[in-house]
Amino acid sequence: MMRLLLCLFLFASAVNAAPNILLLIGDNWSYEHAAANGDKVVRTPVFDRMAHEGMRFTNAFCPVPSCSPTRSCIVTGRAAHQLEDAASLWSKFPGKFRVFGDELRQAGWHVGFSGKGWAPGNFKDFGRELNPAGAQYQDFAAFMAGRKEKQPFFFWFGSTHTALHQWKAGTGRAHGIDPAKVRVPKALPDVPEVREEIADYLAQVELMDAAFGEAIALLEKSGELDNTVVIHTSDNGWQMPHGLAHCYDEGTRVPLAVRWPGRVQAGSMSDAFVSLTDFAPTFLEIAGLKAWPEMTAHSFMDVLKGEPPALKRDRMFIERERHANVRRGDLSYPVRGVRTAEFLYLRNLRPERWPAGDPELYYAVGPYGDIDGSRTKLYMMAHANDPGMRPLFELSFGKRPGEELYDVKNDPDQVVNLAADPRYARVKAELSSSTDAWMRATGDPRVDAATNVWDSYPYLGGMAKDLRQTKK
Ligand SMILES: [Ca+2]
Repeated sequence: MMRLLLCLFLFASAVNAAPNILLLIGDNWSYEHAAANGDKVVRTPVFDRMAHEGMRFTNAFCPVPSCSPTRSCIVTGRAAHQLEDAASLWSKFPGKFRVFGDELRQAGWHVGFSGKGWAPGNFKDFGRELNPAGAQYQDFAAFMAGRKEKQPFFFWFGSTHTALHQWKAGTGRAHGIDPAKVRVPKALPDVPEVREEIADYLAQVELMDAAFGEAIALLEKSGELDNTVVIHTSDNGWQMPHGLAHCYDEGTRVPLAVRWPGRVQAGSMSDAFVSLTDFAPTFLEIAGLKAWPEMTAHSFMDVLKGEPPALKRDRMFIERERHANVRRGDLSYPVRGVRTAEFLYLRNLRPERWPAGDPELYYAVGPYGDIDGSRTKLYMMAHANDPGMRPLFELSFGKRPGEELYDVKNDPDQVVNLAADPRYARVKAELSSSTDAWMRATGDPRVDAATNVWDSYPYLGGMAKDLRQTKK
């Protein structure tokens, strides 16, 4: 009898000891821009610590290189193409889709976010009271003040430090970052203007790292750090041409480190392919809850625990629909593809459309609005016809063929399209059929090649202006 009571007591203790979860999520912060990931210039002691005391991932990707679509996948654990409007930027989040935060709350967890949660878009008028990321708080301290004693918590700390509107000219140098030492990806012109802007962005990465460090310090002070799973990552890549909204690594590959003492081996590294979509089933499993049948994602708890993976994690599917309102008729630019350790395959489903937006539609700072208004973009547009610039300009701003294939080992910046090279025909065929199989298995409406369903979902952000009418 005593033994039975002891067992029950131990079982109850284990239940009470459910760890907390802290998600540190940057905004438009690319994989390579962390010291632990090999960047020689930027200083990211907090990310490096999470990697050193936890597991660092080299193949973590966002499912869609666009803010709210990726965030829709994170909260639901489902492929973007299953989420109707929520697969596009600045759309509605249909209330019928379940989100993991609601289930945690129902299980007694304290759930909230600060900064950027699920955004940008509208959930309030479509069946949800709370942001899909949880209840909004001023900051982590305010959230913790509202927690009941011993209540497990999930907190989403959404930084916007690295978003383009924060990149101020000169902050890189002010932070001691030497523009001469930054790496310029091959898709961008290697000129002082671009180097200066990269340095300014890296300064923002350092500020984000420090802000996340304050949350870690708060947990340490309260004695909760070691009972908290810390996930340190970003929602998608940086806002340079060839980055955000485009399916190359600069837009899709993200930093990821997970610290969980006692479960995740300190200083470990994994090359398993993990999608941010996998967070939802993983968080449910951490909480002792089951993944839902509609989820297309899979928990990566096995990888975290260093167990043989239950799932072959050797590829990541990437997709996009409409990003900003930058094509006449508010048209999407649909892409489906797959990234493996060796190749990136992309299928542009409407190659007759402009991937970066119509040249005559003005959005935010000018045409080609699916490239955000960095100084680098403006430089490239102003020098589009300079010798040497045209090929780079075409890579980011020009139309693209129906298929793209990149050898990511020999061409990590993905600037040489091998899709038409007969030597790669077999590789391309395998990746193409893998993409088809994924689309069919997950009920992608794009399996019907004629569908244009995403062109009809309303865009809720600022509308593009027709340059021919405004003469702007
Ligand atoms: Ca983002």
